[in-house]
Amino acid sequence: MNADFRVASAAMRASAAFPQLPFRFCRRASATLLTVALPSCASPPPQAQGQAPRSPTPKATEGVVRAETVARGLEHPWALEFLPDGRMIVTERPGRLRIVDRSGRVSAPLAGVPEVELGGQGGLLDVALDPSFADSRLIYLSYAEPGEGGAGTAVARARLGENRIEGLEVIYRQQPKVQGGNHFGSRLAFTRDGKLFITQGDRYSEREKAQDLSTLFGKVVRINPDGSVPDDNPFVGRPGARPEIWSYGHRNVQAATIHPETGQLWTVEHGARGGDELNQPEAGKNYGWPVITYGIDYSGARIGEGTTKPGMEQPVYYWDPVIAPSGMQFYTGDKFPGWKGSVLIGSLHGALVRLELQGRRVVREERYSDGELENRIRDVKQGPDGLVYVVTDESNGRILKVSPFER
Ligand SMILES: [Ca+2]
Repeated sequence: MNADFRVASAAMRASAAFPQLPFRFCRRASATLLTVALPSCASPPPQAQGQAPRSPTPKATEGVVRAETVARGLEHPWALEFLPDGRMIVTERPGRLRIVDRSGRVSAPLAGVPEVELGGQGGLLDVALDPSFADSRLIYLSYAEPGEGGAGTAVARARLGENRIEGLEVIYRQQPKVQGGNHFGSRLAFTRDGKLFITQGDRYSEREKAQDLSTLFGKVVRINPDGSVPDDNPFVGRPGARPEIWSYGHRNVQAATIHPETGQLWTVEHGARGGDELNQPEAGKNYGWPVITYGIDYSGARIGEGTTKPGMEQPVYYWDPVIAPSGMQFYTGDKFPGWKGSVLIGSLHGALVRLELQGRRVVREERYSDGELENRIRDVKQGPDGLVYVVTDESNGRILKVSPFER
């Protein structure tokens, strides 16, 4: 047995015996017992003053989940939602919307989907159901919309019919449109009181404007389902600021969900090289990009001024190296009893990531890459059966059902 293995074993025993203890104990225990750093502890290491906790980059945990294919033949599926009847509605990035029934049969594309700008990261992106879907049949789509100047993130709503969507109306546009195929975001999340959050990106070329409140680049926005602006948005009435803005200083946000207990918005955004962030965006706050970030440019160049600055928010947690996050949801089911309250995140680097939280503090991270989970995970949803469903972002993309591993 080599030293590393003994360290890991001791730490795993400690962590199994005291699963609720934060990393500080884990770290101290390893230092006391073994006087070496602990490479495999899955809880966050302590951080420097004022800095956010960094992911310990755990290796994949095996033997916890198993993944099975429930549908295949989807071209770059981007988002998945469960309909009240148990079927799934799925977007494909090239611009198709399909229904997948409970046996995994994939429908023909639904008619009536808006034209999308396909290229780079652009195309048909998220889908969300109206809170009143059972009566209204309203769905919301986010997508890269072509137009004068290039393309921009847009959101439309329509009624879901039998083989088509009907009465499409565009309720939101990120303006102005610009050239390029990067950083469209986007995810849609309805609050308990029926407001719609739209997460976006900085469109890459416009990153400095993530700090500019007169533009919609690099912003999370909050609107009413008809596209109007809620009176209580933080910048309503401020001269020179767009009233749709909820929070700003974001790079590219492709994961967003509402906390099931607090009702607050949580997001995960893509950083540059290093610097993916878990955030809990609050009204009117500045999340720093590109002034503060834990990432550096792909060229190796520094970005901005550092990692902290007064008046700018720290992430709840960050990843360096990155996980390339897309899709997230808090787990509330009964099938994985140890997961209740955890947030599940898709990783385009080939994993389902689970963060265990105490309040808004991450106390443990696990990653699962068993079987097909080693592919690009683009979206994550808890099913009505309490199991977890993900889509793989590939030319022959799949829907995977994730169940507890049974020996
Ligand atoms: Ca930030």
